[in-house]
Amino acid sequence: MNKHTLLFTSFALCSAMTSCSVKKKQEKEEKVEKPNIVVIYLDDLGYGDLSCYGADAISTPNMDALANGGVRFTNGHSTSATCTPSRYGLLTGEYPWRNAKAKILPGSAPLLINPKKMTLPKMLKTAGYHTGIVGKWHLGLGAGDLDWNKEIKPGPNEVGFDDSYIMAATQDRVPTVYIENDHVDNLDPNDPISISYKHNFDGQPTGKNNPEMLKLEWHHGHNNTIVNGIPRIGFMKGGKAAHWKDEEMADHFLAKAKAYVDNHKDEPFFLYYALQQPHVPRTPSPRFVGKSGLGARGDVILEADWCVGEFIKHLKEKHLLENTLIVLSSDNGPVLNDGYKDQAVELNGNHKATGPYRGGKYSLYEAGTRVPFICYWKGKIEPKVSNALVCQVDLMSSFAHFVGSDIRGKDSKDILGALLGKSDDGRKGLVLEAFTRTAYEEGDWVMIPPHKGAAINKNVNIELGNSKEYQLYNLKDDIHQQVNLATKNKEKLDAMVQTYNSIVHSK
Ligand code: NG6
Ligand code: CA
Repeated sequence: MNKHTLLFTSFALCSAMTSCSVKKKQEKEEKVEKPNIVVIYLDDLGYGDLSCYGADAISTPNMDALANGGVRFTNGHSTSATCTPSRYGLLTGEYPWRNAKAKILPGSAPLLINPKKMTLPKMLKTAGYHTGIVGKWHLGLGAGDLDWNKEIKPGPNEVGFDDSYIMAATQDRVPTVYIENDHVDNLDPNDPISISYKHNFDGQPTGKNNPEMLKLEWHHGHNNTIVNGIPRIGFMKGGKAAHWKDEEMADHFLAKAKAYVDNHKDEPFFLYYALQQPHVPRTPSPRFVGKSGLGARGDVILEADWCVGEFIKHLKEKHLLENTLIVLSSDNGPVLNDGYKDQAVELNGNHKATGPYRGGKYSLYEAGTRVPFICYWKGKIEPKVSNALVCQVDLMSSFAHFVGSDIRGKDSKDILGALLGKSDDGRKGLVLEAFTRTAYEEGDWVMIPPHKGAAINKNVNIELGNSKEYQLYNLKDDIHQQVNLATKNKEKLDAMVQTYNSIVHSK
């Protein structure tokens, strides 16, 4: 190399380095404009399950810290009183009852979200975000007749997640394995997985036929294939090495959520961290067994609270907390006995998982969808309690506004001001959903049209909200929905029915 070349090379190197550091600086600046977004989503956590929402039988300091340092919504809703439709609404920005297939799905169901559809994570990708999901999916996988031993597609990766580490459906449904992107984690090819929701596989024990093998007894449903001594919904054979360990699930998802943060901390990221608690089967790590005094349901709430605390601590350690907007909520209201004899009812004492509200999971009454709803951004949000009506379906348009995207969800209102605590304006009204039945809420009023079906689900002991008559309640004077004003206040009823019809029948 002569002197000339050397000079040139070092000049080129130097200018490359300068442009490199300029680029780095630009990226840094860009990052400041694009804070990370994390949605922490619990499963069946009730309005009254957190101490910051009034629970006194248990204490949830980590979720309370987010509530007390951010906006704690008192009128925050999921889009449905059950999981699949709720998650559909959250991720698509569309009311789930618009899609007739958005019902609680079996573990073998095909993907519910059309891969062509705009979604919350897809929208964030267009704005330069890396997107990830860790935890419960329950929105179907594959295109029908899925072979679990091959590529599991389409799934979360086809509807907007760059990275996914999920359980397919629920902890009480097969397959009881984790899925990383499009393959079963830790699958032994010599022990292939078969799944059926129709028939058992030859010689496989079931909860129904082999009670002697159970460490947790079933109460209703949940009497098919036994995995880890727990009878599940659905039949499964094989995949033994890949079976999850129920008591380690919380730690496992937490580790994956932290790893996602570590892998993407240098770019704007969106993480959907969907915890499995306190859904059944409730299987706390031994560290939490007996800690709540309320039995397994209370114990897994404490475990979930710990997970949230550890996750926040991790963001802090990585110097990301000031640059991350966090929303914490639940997919539907609470249930005590959801199919296993885990003493959730017997040990509940005076704890009111529903808070002051009527109903619970599966119900059109208020406790079906009114859930904890917290928005936290360290140093950016002035702590407050907000009574604005907000719904998870609104996250899509609100986050779009947040990241400067023009994309909006069909039923998703931009409530960014309320989320950031800058405004008290939420949405005007909200269509509530439970088992494809709908109702309408606006201001202090709730109108439930006549619906067929039982008034109460006796298995879970929850009133569903069904009646042959119209129901109209004023929550301000009657928080527990005891006094039906439909006849007395015909004018209000008619107005509510008219608005409801205009939304429900709009295309
Ligand atoms: C119900 C299950 C219930 C729970 C629920 C889904 C029975 C009798 N009950 O069908 O235990 O799994 O589905 O919950 O099988 S959700 O939170 O995912 O919507
Ligand atoms: Ca749920």
